[in-house]
Amino acid sequence: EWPVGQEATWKTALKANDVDEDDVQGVANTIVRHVTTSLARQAGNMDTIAAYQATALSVRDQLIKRWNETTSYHTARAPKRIYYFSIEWLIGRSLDNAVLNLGMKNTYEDASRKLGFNFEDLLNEERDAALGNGGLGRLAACYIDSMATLSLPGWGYGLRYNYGIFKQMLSKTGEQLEAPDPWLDRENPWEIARLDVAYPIRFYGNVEPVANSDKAVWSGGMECLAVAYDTPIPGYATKNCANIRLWSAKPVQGFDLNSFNAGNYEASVHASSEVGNITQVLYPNDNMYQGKLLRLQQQYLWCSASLQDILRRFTKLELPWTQLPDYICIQMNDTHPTIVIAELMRILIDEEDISYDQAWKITTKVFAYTNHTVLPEALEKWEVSLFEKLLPRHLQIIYRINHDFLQQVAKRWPNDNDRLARMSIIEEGTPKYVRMAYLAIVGSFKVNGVAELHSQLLQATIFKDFVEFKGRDHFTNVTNGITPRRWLLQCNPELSALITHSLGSEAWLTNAQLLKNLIPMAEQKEFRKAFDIIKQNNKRRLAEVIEQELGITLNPRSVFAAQIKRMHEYKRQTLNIFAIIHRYLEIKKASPADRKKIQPWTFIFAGKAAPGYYIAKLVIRLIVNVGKIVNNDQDVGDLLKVVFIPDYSVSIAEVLIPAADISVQISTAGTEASGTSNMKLALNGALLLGTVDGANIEIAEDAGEDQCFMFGYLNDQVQQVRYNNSYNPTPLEQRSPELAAVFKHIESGAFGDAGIYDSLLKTVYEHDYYLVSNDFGSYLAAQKLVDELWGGDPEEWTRKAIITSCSMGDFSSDRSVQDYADGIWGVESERVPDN
Ligand code: NTF
Repeated sequence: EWPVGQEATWKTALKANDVDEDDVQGVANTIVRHVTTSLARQAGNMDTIAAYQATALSVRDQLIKRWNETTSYHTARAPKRIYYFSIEWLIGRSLDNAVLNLGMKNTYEDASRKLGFNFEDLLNEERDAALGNGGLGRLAACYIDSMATLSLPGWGYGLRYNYGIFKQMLSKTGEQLEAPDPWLDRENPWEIARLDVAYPIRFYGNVEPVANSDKAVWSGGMECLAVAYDTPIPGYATKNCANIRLWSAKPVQGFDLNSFNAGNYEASVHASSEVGNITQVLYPNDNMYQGKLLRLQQQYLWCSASLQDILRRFTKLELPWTQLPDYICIQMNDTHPTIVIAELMRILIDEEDISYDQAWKITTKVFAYTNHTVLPEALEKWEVSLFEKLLPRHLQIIYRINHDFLQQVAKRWPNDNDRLARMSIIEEGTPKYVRMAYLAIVGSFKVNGVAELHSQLLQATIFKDFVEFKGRDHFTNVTNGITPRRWLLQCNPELSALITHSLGSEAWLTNAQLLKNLIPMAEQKEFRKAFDIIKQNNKRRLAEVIEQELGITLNPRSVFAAQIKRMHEYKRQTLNIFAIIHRYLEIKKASPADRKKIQPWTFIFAGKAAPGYYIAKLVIRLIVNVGKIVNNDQDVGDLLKVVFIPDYSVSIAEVLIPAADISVQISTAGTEASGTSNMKLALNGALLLGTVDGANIEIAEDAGEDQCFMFGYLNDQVQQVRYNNSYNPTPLEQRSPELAAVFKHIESGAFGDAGIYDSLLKTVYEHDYYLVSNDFGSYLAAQKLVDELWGGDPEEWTRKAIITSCSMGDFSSDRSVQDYADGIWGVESERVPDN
């Protein structure tokens, strides 16, 4: 056991570092030790930043201990492991979450108070780890939290971008400006650099076939290293600690001095800085594909390094390769990691001497693929020429995969050339493309969508041919979920305390289904009162932040309606802002007596637009400028406020979500795969104002339709309406006179120079692909129902809010991850024993 030295000395030393969970002085000791040693400061010279850093390092010590125990335990037991590959990890802050999951929040609060600091202030010193765009990246973060909490043997793999999602600022005229997010400028206390864990990665180069075999030799080109950085992720109420391993690109030692730039020192230094580029920055697109070479380099570096790491762990077991699928499963979060399929084939064939057919048998039992969108502009397809240049061997393998696959298709459907063309992994034409989703389906044993409607749509539309070929069982649904630790316990401590008190235990935090036992409490006046006071407190807390940061005074008695998500035409922030302008015009028209009958609303927007997405940026500009007019109009007063909160982030969401009364989820039916802010808002007691789309449908089913305000055209009507909009257009005036009036007002220059919004309005005047004009009337009608309930029966409102919140048990990411574990991964809980 003890490799060197004396066992007794080791044991005493290990014990000396232990801190009991409720040992306030012990925790204070570790904080001060980090100030004076790790941070090299004098004890007296400790500002809030230093206090945060030292506290974070002290928490990190706890995490690392658990991480080590988990790793040893899993190494000894050698269970099947799950690896979650995601190109985005939208973690946000870690300190509060970590102390809560460790069950040490009180201890840390007490220790920091005794050292002269307010723990809340320390929390606010932390920068968000924002290595993601939106739902997809935050989903990965929720899933790793659940994997740890369920004690599953699993790791996440991703990229350590030096720059996360850009910082959003607004110009004086309301335009989005983007600034870099150099989040690593300050030391990141949550990561552990593993400079010894590094793998070589090749790009470009040449391929030489090996005679009489499936093998080839890939050599030359550019080599670099992927270096590992680990972020431990503690589970809740378990010792288990998961890991996110992120890769950073580094030049390989002695880079190119011999081959490529012999005698040219400056050029070789330049080349090494090119390598560093690979993991510089996260691509800022959400639901939008952009075929950049650097992005493919990111994908390959990440996938190759992760796979080498996984295979190294497997080889230590000294088992035959045929048993690989019994020990590992790789879940691909969208198509971004699909190249890993070809990479496993390459390693097995070229480096491990396995035949092509045998390698394919193994490979297709390892991978599962989650699709996150049906939007055509988001589907990845790489130009063959670019692919061939960067990854020549992988292209050969993909051609072989496609060849074998199409032969099987041709055998089943002889002389069906249309089908072959439709299903080919290679899209023929000029230029040719590699269709990554098709490769992902062919190389996986399971494919899933992220909500019921979405999974049905996949099978009925974009993957229809593949359902016919692979069979229904190849496809399934796993509805998304969110972690109740961050999205209730952490962000809404008062509601959490009420729930724990009323249920008499904290068990709901690991079994969210228990929440439904509180539904009967909705009938009790006392409980409603307690629930309502908490909502009021959260609204006041948000109002204070908005007053401070934006100088806008909110009316906490108004309906707080939140639409907080990426800016995108399909999500229809347009529908919302046009309805706001309509409401504004109604208020202006009303007599002072009639105004008294109008219900007060506060519309809150937050979200980033991709830097190259002109229309989405124009919507931001319109929202900001409507806010400037409406918020300062004496006639309007308290009846209407419009707030655009800049630089939306996980930590801003944590303040916004508990304060919302209404959750605005109004995507065109059939476009939002799932949505996850709909779940977070409902869990915190916001009523759903939404279309029949994505997970809204399941939320409304579980909460009960009586609790929700649903409206708009249904998915199966959308095609027809869209067709009519394009081919049998009627004037906007006829489709929606109310919207026509709104457009007239915008065009009059009410919100900035006439003309600036023309290209935005044109998308609705012509084609109206997203059915904004068609759904406008029913959206106004749904808002009217909200008005009636808010003004007419506040008790009933709170009742519905309680029922909604307590019906969200199914949307815990613990349920989602357990579904994946049972239905796809075939992995089981491996809980580190308590002692
Ligand atoms: C997003 N997809 C979807 O647009 C959301 O509806 C969904 O909730 C999240 O994924 C998580 O599943 C993407 O970001 C992508 F990349 F697929 F476009």
